[in-house]
Amino acid sequence: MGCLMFKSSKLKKLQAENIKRKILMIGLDGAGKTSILYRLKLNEFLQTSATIGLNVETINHKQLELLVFDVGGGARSLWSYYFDNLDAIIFVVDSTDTKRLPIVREELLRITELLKDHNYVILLYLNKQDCKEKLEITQLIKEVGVPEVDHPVDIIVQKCSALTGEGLLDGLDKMADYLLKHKSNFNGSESNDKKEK
Ligand code: G3D
Repeated sequence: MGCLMFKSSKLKKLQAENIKRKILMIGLDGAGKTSILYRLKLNEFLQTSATIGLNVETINHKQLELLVFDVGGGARSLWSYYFDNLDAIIFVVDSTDTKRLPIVREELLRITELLKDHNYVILLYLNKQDCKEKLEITQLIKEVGVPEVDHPVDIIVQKCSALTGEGLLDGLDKMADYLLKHKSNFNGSESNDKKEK
C-alpha cells in the first residue's frame, strides 16, 4: 500500500512537471508579435509600442512551458542570436501588409537556410485577419514563400487576429501537439523523456 501511494504521488509529481520548450517569435515590425504575445499570456489585447530589444514571457499550454522570446522586427540581423536550442519559431505575418511580403519571403527563406541542421517547427501566424483589406490565404502562403522552403521543416499555417483572439489558441494547440509528439527528437528533451519513464 505504502509503495502504491509512493508510486501514485511520484506519478502525479511527474505529470505536474511541465516540459520546457524554447520558442522564438519573429516577424517584421508591426506584424503584431507583441500583441499576440500578450493576448496569449494575459488574454487581453494591449496597446503596444515598438519593441526595442526583446520581450520574454513564459506561457503554459497543455503540458508545455513555453519560453517565448519576442525579438523586435527592426533588428532582424539579431534573430539568429536566439537560434541555439530552439524548438519552434512563431513567425508572424501581417496579412494586410502586402507591400512588405517580398521581405517576409526573403526572411523566411533565410532563416530556414540558416536553421537547416536544426530540429524545429515553424508556426506561421497570418495575423490581422479581422481587417477587411487582406490577402487571401492561398495567395499569402505563396507570397511568403512557404511552397519554396525545401529544407525538411514542418510549417503550421494559422490565420489569426491578436485583436479578437481568433485562431491564436488553435495555432498554439497545433504547435504544442507537434512538440509533444516529436519531443524525443528535440534538443534537450532527453532528460524530460527520461523523467517521464
Ligand atoms: P510588433 O510587436 O510585431 O512590432 P505590435 O507589432 O504587436 O506592436 O502591433 C503593431 C500594430 O498592429 C499595433 O497598432 C497593434 O495594435 C496592431 N495589431 C496587432 N495585431 C493586430 C490584429 O490582429 N488586428 C489589428 N487590426 N491590429 C493589430 P498601432 O496602431 O499601435 O501601431
